[in-house]
Amino acid sequence: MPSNKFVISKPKLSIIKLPEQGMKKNDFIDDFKQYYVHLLGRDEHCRSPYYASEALSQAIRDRLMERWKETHQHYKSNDCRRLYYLSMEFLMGRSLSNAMLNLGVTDTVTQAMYDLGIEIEELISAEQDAGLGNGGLGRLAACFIDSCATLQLPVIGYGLRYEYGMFTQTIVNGEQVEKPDHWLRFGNVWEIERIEYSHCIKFGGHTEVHTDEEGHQYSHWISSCNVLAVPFDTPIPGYKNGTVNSLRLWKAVATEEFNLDEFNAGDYAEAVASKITAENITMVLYPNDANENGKELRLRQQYFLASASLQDVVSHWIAVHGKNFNGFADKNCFQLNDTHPSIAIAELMRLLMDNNRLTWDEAWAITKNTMAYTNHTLLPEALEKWPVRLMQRLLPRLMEIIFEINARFLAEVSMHWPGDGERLKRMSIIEEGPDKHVRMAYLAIVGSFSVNGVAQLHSQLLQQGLFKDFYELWPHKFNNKTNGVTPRRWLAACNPELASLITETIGDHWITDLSELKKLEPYAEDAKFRKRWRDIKQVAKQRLIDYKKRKHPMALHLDVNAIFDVQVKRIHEYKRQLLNVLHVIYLYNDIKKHGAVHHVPRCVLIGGKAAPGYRMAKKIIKLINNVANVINSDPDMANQLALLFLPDYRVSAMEKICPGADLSEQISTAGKEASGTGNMKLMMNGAITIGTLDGANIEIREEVGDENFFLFGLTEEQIEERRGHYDPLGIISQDEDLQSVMHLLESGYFNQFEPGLFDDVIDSIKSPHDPWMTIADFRSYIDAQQRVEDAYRDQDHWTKMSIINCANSGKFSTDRTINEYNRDIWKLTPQPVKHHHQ
Ligand code: 26W
Repeated sequence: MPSNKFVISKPKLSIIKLPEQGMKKNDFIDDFKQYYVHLLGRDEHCRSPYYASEALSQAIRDRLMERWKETHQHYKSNDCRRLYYLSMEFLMGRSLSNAMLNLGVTDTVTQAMYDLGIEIEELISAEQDAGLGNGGLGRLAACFIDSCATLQLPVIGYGLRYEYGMFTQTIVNGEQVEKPDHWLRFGNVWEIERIEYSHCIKFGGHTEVHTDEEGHQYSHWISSCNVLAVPFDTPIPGYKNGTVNSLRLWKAVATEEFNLDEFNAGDYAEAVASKITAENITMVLYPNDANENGKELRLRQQYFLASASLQDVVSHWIAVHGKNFNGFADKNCFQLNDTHPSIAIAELMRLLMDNNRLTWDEAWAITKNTMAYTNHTLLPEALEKWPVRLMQRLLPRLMEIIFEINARFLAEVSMHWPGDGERLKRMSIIEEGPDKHVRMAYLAIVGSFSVNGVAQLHSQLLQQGLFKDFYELWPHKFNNKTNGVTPRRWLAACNPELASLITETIGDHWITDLSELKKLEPYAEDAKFRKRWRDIKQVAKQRLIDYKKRKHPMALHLDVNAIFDVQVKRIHEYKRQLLNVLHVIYLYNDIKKHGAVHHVPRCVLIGGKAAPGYRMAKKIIKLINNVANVINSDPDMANQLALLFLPDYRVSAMEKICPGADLSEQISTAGKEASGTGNMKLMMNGAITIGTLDGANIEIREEVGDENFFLFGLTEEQIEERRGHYDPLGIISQDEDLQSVMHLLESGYFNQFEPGLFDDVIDSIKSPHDPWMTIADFRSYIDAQQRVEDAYRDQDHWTKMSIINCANSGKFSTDRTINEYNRDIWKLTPQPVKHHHQ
């Protein structure tokens, strides 16, 4: 392995100084040709957009390199306080168009490619999504690091370099079929391997206590199996500011030492097999969102991320400051993206005590002053609990440390509430019982100085519900940070026509200060402006149709004049795609019975992946497709109603969908969606929300005003009050429309050749124990959808609402979110870096 110590003799260093890269059209043309011919070995006979995309990406990457190096040098020489964002997921999507936008070269490069006879969009679309995440949590991490670079904050993202990202979803006979996503198969121009910064990660073995010369005791973790963590860095450019931060993803590689014993013993096959065990760690992203599955490999992944990242930071500290850890907590801060990396709390204790001889108290003071934890869900099934037995076997030293953390914590609790045994049991990090478990959320709270939720309601529910006991003990730790999305990707890059109109109208400061959009509001009263706004939406809708037509057999049922009614997100019962389907069936039935007179033409678009093991979610996909088949092939529905399931929903799909959306479906059971972020992307692009009082919907409605939001459904309080005496059958018997809908479903109208197929779906919503209370909100939802249609009939009125929604989306920029994280938690000083081109 090359070490990071080899030095090129000083005088020759000057050879490495390169001339500044040109930013003119011809500079891009020249570099593009160079890479296309010399690096990739292609010529004019090769017409695959893939290699052209590759060549252009190389040319763009070159321009990031100098800025990247300078940013890195600047942070190093200033020795500034830094934040490390630890996340099992970074859902980055594509990089090329984002890099061009942030470098400020989009127009120049578009022109350069045009001169070569190449449509830039073709090159952009040829790039694979980096799908290293499931949904909201992973995409939030990606939006966050974009904003950190734009705000010039010294932040590094730490994650895992999965060989296989989120599966590709195909639909066969209406059902989801998963295909592995081997996204790295053709290489990845955006990453740089830095093998010289590898770290060794231990698994298994046991611990021994040693006593040093001064009589101090310390633990030794021995006979472990070791795996090498090799970093791959991706540049994260800020918006036109010369800053380029890093996303560092770890790859698991077998160590040479690892195989040596078995190899020497002649167990060749075992040696090779154990190499595979080691390299399995970063093989695949777990495709579960909101469902903890307790697999050993997942725990290995979590520890691998935590240990590699912490060793990286600690070894850098030692290189600069030696083994004196005074001031470590002043210079370093870790944000834990949910509990997934929260084993980092015990790991930092281990590194400080066992490797660097700090006392428990010294190590604990540092740990609890450097760790901050973000919670992303209230769903009990998503709360991580690891069996103590598994942890003892896989991470013996860490389990000892967690027991010690818990013992000291419980002593503190009993000082606070003497004699309250029930409370001790409730709050213990270890859940007692025949099978003891570690409650990772509690470990995260105990080991952190900050605990935050991701929208006002969510943070409030954490304090009053899930984490009530902890809030009573440490109210000062708890805070809210309402989510956001990056306006660079989610408006400037994905909707260039709307972005131009906005810039022409109010200037371009909105790109880095989204509150500027407020200046659009008066233009809602300007008929000419409205016309342009509407035309842009129509063009985006047409583009979405054309895009879908390429692959989707039913796309011909789409019509630009219909309401584009969009629900795209993971498929989950709490998100209530079923409620959406009930409304579609209601419309179908109503149009069948009374003709289309009461209704406005509507295209309902639903997209999202189901966790492969989540049977009910998969059944919901099948139901959507079956209902779509019936509706789209019924001539009575022509130009009135269409339903489409959009396969393989992912970041790059959303970039095409959100500019063309009229209506944004945010219809989760109140109290269940922590925040939502798709709601923000759609709003920013001028869609109007139909939604419950859940997650960030509440704040969206606050920003746009009641009259620009279609509200329906029970509140979180009403939902909780209703539990125990919820009576869906009673509700059905009182509502004729709902009866008709249920009748169609139950009579097998949508599964004529597949009898009984949807019985479990039907039973779930008819059950008095349905946790999502879908039926309870049916009437109120149908009424709200009628208000949607009435509003859409008046196109001028609708356009006003659309403009007002966009104009008031400023709060939902991750720039605002990150500024709040920084003000309240991270306390970093922005680091402007000078670069000639900016
Ligand atoms: C251990 C299995 C597992 C995997 C993922 C449990 C939980 C998760 C995540 C918490 C799921 C997730 O992505 N949550 C979403 O986070 C978004 C960003 O904060 C929020 O906007 C969504 O409301 C929330 O569901």
